[in-house]
Amino acid sequence: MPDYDPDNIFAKLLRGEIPSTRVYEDDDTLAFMDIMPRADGHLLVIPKTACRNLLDASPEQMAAVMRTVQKLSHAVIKAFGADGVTVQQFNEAAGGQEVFHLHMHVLPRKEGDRLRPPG
Ligand code: DGP
Repeated sequence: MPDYDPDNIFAKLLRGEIPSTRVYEDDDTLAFMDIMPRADGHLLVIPKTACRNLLDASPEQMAAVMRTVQKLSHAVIKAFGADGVTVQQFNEAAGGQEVFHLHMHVLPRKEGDRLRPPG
């Protein structure tokens, strides 16, 4: 597996070098709005420390990210009146990953809706 690239988009976003709409932050994780939302309220949750993807993550990084995913899943259900939440995560190009800093998609869902296509 290739090394972590400290100049990937989400590393730059963490350092404040590119803008983002931040919605939650704690010592270990950051959540912000996805720039190409596939559902209203589509969020991304990332660890603040370097990590390429799930295959590269420590148990501590996974635990921190999943704690935030769970917290924000409850929050988006309240905020968007969602009926459920889809959580997605991609690993390496073959697995559909485009940005190589670990991230989880949190997608609020309404009964009978469809996710919009990427892009
Ligand atoms: P993937 O690695 O396949 O999970 O896709 C990356 C996701 O990141 C995709 O939903 C679009 C989003 N994204 C890409 N660039 C940016 C950016 O600069 N800012 C934000 N907020 N989201 C981005």
